[in-house]
Amino acid sequence: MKKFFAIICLAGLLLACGSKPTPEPIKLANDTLQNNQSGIIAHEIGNAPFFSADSAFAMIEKQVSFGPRVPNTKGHVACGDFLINRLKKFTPDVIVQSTTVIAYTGEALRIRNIMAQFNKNNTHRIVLFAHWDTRPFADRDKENPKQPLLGADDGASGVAVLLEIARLLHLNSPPLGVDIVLFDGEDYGDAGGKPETYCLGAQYWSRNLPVPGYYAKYGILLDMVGAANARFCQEGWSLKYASSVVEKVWNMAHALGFGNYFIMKQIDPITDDHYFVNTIARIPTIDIINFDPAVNSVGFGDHWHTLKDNISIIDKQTLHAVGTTLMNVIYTESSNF
Ligand code: AHN
Ligand code: ZN
Repeated sequence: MKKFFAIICLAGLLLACGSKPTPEPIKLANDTLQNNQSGIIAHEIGNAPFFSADSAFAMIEKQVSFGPRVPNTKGHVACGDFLINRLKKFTPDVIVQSTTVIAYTGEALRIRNIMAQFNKNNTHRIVLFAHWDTRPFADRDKENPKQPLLGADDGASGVAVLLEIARLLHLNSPPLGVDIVLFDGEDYGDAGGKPETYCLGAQYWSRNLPVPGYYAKYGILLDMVGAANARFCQEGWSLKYASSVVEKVWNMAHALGFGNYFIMKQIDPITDDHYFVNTIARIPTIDIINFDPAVNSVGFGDHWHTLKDNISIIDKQTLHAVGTTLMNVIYTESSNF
């Protein structure tokens, strides 16, 4: 006993003298993500599996590695194949809806909407949307308005958040049915023209639901959810068709300490995929979209539809805020609302 005590004292003395340098704390790859800007440990408030912004970021990098994902190009087909295979890792219930739509230019676009179902037999469901195609030209870019853009934010960010959620839904069965739908043909629209020239995949899906009698209690669309200092305001169509969902999501984000991203401010309607889901499929759906009229003359970030929409504008903190909010919304739903 005495001997043991002596050893303990000796060990204590050695430590106190600092004969060995104290080891540096291990730095986790995502340790900067443990705290949001309010200093609240976000993921400990809710009870959801931890959303990895590192994984989501890697999924943006992967999509961007295919180059622009413009319908009828090789990069588009290759990225679509990747997304289908990735989702098939997490659920056997992946439905690919292939069709041809006519763009405002008269071009016939071969597109694929990709749907992944989790707990497919549960009648209580929610659905999450993003678009995976990218705009064929950077028409807001002063130098190169005809070149295609990489769409790290406009396209890839929403998809990446949903791919990370798919991974987590597979690891930890959610309390209700969840569907993930990746729309194609969203951004091949006429900038000065009719809004219906956009969202061709969402329009087709809403008119031709790939699951007979499909219904979800509500939907959430993610569009441009990756840029640094993104500002998600409460958008007009979301408020008109699904105000209680806006309230639920923004309140959750604020409770988690993400009030600097989810702004309690109402903005005019934006015709995006959710407009067609609301009016054609009649699933009450909101849009989480980086738009604030206060930031510049267009309201979208300065990188919007320019060649600046590449990986350098993506911030993991934004992905963390959006992903963590969605995970907590999903895992706090009851199984029989
Ligand atoms: C319009 O510009 C009509 N709607 C915005 C939809 C959009 C474009 N989302 C991403 N890119
Ligand atoms: Zn766009």
